[in-house]
Formats: sequence, C-alpha cells, structure tokens
Amino acid sequence: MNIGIQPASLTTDWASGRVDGAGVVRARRTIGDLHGLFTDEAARAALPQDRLAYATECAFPVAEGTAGGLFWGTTIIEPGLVGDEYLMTKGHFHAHADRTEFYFTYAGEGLLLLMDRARRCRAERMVAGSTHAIPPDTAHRTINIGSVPLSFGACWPSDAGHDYAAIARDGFAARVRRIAGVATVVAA
Ligand code: PAN
Ligand code: ZN
Repeated sequence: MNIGIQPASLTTDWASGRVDGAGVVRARRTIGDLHGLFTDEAARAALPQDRLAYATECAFPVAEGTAGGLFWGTTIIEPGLVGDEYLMTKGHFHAHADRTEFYFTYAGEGLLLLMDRARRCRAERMVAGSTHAIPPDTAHRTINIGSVPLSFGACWPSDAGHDYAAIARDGFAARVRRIAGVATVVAA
C-alpha cells in the first residue's frame, strides 16, 4: 500500500531565518510599541512611530498553554539606534517561570541579555550559528548591535507564556550602549 509522502507544512530558510507555511503568525513591533524601553525616551519619541523595530514569524502547532508542545519562530530586529542604545526586543520572563528556550542566530550580529530573578545580568554574543540555552527563571532580551538585520530563531514550550510586566516595570539591570562606537554592556 502506498502511504504517500507530503511536503513539510512548515519551512525555515536557514540563510534569512524566514519561516513560512500555513498558520504562520506574523507580528510587528514598531518604534511606537517600544515606549519606555530606552533611557532616552525623547529620542524614541522623535523617531517615526510607525517605523519597524522588529518582526516575528511564528508557528504554533498546538494551542497556547498546551503542555508538551513546542513553538517555533524567527525574530528579525532592524539595525539602528535610539539615543546611544541599539534597537532591541522588549524582553520577558516566561509566565510559567521554569520554562526554558533555545535561541539560534541565522544572520547579523547581536547580544542576548539574560537576567536572573536576583537581577544578575550577563550577555552572550550572537553571530550566525551561535546557539543559546535560556535557563529557567531568566529574563531574555536580544539587541541588534550590527549594521544589518539580526535574525534569530527560537524554540520554546507551548505552555511557557510571556510575562512582560516585570520588565516593563523594572527593566533589566543592564543596558547595551554604543560607547566610542563599540557595543558595551553597562549597569542600568
Ligand atoms: C521569542 C520572543 C521574540 C520577541 O520568540 O518572543 O524574540 O521578543 P519579545 O517577546 O520580548 O518582544 C521568545 O523569547 N519567545 O518565548
Ligand atoms: Zn521567551
């Protein structure tokens, strides 16, 4: 009996990181969405509010909150500065705080900023091929420190959820600033 062979319902372009397929959800975060994220709020407010900061393309093969499933997605952060800080993601803890995640870089140059519950921060360099295991109870934010888009993939549990509130309220204890032309991690 011929069971048949189907093409995969989901594709990932390993050069660009672009994810495609039925059910892929695309989202955009603009400069206007990043209110309060940067030290220099006046510099952020002076930029076009509809300018793209980062985009996501994600596959959710099971419903959000399902135990045992996995989600798959790509984030592409535009290059650019707001004051002396680089464009970056909002950053979050997982709502289900012990849930972990893998990040892996397709293209560009970035930093992955990690912060534990004691607000201790560290940063890992993101370059094509770099692969990052995000531990439990660890907030994560990505920063594009290069001059081209930073594209990275993520794979995380479908019951992780996102807690943006703690970061929106308290921020990270470290920031990445462009100092004398060099991306530098400093205490916030
Ligand atoms: C990623 C992030 C994505 C965008 O898929 O959600 O990079 O960053 P923010 O969610 O902080 O805006 C992930 O970490 N998922 O858990
Ligand atoms: Zn996450």
